[in-house]
Amino acid sequence: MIKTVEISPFKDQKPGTSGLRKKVPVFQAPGYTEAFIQSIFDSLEGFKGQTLVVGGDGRFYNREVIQTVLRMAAANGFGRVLVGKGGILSTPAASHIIRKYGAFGGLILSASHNPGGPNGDFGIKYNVGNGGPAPERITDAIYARTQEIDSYKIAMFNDVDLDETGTFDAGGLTIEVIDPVADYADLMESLFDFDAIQAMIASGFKVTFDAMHAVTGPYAKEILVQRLGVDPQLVLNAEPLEDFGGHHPDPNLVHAKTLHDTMMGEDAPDFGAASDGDGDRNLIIGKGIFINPSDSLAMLAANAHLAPAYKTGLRGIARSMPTSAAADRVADKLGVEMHETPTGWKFFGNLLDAGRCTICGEESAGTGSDHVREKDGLWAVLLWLNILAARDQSVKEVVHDHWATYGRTFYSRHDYEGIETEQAQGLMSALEDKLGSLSGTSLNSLTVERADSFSYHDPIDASISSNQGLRIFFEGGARLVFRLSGTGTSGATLRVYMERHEPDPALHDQETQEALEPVIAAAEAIAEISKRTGRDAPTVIT
Ligand code: VG1
Ligand code: CO
Repeated sequence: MIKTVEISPFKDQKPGTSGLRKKVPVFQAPGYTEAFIQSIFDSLEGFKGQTLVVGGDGRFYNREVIQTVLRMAAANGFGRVLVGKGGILSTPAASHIIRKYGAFGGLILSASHNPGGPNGDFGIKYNVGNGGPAPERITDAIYARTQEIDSYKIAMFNDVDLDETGTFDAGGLTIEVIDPVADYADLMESLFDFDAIQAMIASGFKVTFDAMHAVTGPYAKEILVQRLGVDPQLVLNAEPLEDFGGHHPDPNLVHAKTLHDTMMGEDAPDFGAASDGDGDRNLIIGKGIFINPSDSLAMLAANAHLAPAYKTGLRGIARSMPTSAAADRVADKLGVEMHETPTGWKFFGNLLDAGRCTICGEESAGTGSDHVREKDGLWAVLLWLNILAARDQSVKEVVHDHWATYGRTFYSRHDYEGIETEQAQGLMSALEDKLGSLSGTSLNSLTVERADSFSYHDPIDASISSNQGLRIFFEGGARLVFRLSGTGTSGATLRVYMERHEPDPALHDQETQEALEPVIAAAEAIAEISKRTGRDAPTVIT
């Protein structure tokens, strides 16, 4: 039986950088979740009888929304739904499942690195048939639909048991509950030299991985422990919890501080890593050395040919605009294309589909390749391990060698979280007004070369995305970027990105914040951050 339920539109359902993210109680309001899901379905064409993939990061409210998706998919005419056992699919695994089984698309239920629980965050994102996040053309259509939707369709059947794999029929819909790990683990094994990694680990190379009580625990157990021989004691927080144990599943130096401290300690393992709520981010720390994500992208790109899947080389590299130019130097040396896109993985899809790049990355700890259409935390971990095994070197040696070859790009991001929306917008618009008159002005030791608001012209579909961040370039190559986060659920978050290239190896061991001191001072002078936000320091420094 199919019911049509009348509703009024919810005006705040505008997808952000990565889907719609709101507090759990907002999604729990009667009709709210249904209105958004129906708006997604209403914006798509040709899915009758087709396959939909659904899974999430296991956070609070995941199971309820999965049941709702199943009922609405049946009512709207999908033929089959593939759902991860327990309602679980990491974001990269969902992307792989969509591709592998030729699904029409997928719904990923996650608020990624945002905290979970009854008062935490929840999120819904739609991915298209290539396995990647819906492009702006579709997210814009979804938003437009949310503004006028007046009803949703739902089939009336009992909850489906998600805890056993198997196939069911409900309301004319075939529901397959699948193992969330197996296909993904096989994919990883097909890309990397598992024998070499296993041999390195068997010879005493110690790997630790912090799953942060998020989705990657089961994946790490299967891949790292079962298939590669990592000591299970060193796979930490591997039980997914609905509230991530009360922590933020955000693998940065604040929320993964314990791992960082371990890796800086005397008896540190050789390699440490962590992933986020939905498994698409990675944090990489070698014994005694943290690798910033922009550098990690450059180092992975420079060495990818050492892994079987990439042995014929890269077709190109892509990075989000705020990511440092370290990868550009690698592309230059390899003689391959380099692309600069707005923040958010959805902008890489066209380039990957067109074969214009093989590896992509973002400064926010996201790296991935053309094996799926999402960033992929464990993939980055495994590529690092494959490279270390092939080079038979420590992380520190690989890093220092990279800096000696390309120079070091000092890089940092300062986040001012939870500031008032008006203050944040005021700061950005005042800065935008100033951009035209900045070039030639000097701030202490730095002189502005040019400044602009970043617009992306997609080379594949010719679409244009404007207002993607304010950029200030200094003579000598230093750069400052300002943008507002599109993933938060309360107030605004200002992100300030700073970088400076240092060719001189004698100066590569400086502390990052010290090395960036002139750029940090310029950010304050140009944008009046403390005056406008009332904050004298960032909430998070990466
Ligand atoms: C942040 C990151 C961005 C990333 C996005 C989703 O967006 O900066 O690089 O793609 O999160 O990542 P924003 O708009 O808050 O800066 V995840 O792991 O939340 O899916
Ligand atoms: Co994520």
